[in-house]
Amino acid sequence: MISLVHALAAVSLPLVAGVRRYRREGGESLEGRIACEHEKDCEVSLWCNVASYEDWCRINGAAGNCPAPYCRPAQASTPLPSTTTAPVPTPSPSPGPTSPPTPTPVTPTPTPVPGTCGQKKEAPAPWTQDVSISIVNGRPAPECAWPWQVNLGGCGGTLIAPQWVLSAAHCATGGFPPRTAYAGLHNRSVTSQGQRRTVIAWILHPEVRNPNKWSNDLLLLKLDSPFELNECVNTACLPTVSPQVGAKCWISGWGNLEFQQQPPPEILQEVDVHIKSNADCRDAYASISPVDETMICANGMRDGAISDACQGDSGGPLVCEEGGQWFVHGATSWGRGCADASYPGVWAGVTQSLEWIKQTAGL
Ligand code: 4AZ
Repeated sequence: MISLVHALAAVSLPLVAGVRRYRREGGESLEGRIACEHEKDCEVSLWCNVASYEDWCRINGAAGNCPAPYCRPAQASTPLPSTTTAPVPTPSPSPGPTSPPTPTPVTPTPTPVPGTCGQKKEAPAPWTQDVSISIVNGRPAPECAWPWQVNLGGCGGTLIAPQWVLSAAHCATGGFPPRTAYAGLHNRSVTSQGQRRTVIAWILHPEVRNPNKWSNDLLLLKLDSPFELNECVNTACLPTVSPQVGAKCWISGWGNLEFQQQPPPEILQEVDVHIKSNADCRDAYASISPVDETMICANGMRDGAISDACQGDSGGPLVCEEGGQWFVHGATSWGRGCADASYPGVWAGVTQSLEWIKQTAGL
């Protein structure tokens, strides 16, 4: 998949209607024809064995669109179909082998399609007064609320592809690289509820700890086999742009409820945080550790108290919703203490390292 996409010099364009579009560099426009074939890699596409997608992908290509994960740009030598004016269809949620997907026009509204990134069961509930204090100053998440949340035992991670987890580099460099990844957990001790995979590769960001101690604190984990995606296990989308200062985003994890307070919670916790400017964050940490452009700072405020990630949340997701889809913008990284009003939490930024992530995971 990596080499194929790169051989074609395909450019991944922003998600439209829940599908990723590909355009060939310097060649045809989006409306032009693309050699687009059915994705046969079952690690990438849940629809790898559904024959009805073969024609459908060719028709999409003719319309200038090659929607992953169902289709992929084909080898340049693949003959293009003769059709020139086919409409761009939206994938059907559950195609059957005998009934090809019905072509419908693309609309700007993302369509929830099982197996596509960034879809979750329901929006986070509004806050009420009677919630317990957790993550720091958050609350227990409903079951299946954050389907990309991965438990690495002492660290968190974000599922970005069925076989790839994004986490923090310091989760692997501290002496105990994670060996097992669970998805679909609510109570971290009830592992029978989730899916378990073995980590087969730990890939540190090539610029980890450069130029500063906590720069590029990112890790990619390859799993022995893909997770099965369902309502409680799904990938988060990769963003194309960084979140705006002030944007409301969400964090989740099984980390401490207070700095250095053990034991950590059994149930996954959630809280909303707001993105801080890097300039403000740099000032806050001026006497402690440099904050640079590879990092994103954030914290929240609820009932007059600060919300933040804490020890054990490391590597876990900072996600922001955009147009009905959730995008992972950070991996929980560091901070002074937890929920200290003077020191926001710091996440390793995703947008800054998008090319490394996509190339490494073959996305
Ligand atoms: C940690 O030690 C850690 N308040 C993670 C996040 C924060 C602090 C510490 C942010 O893993």
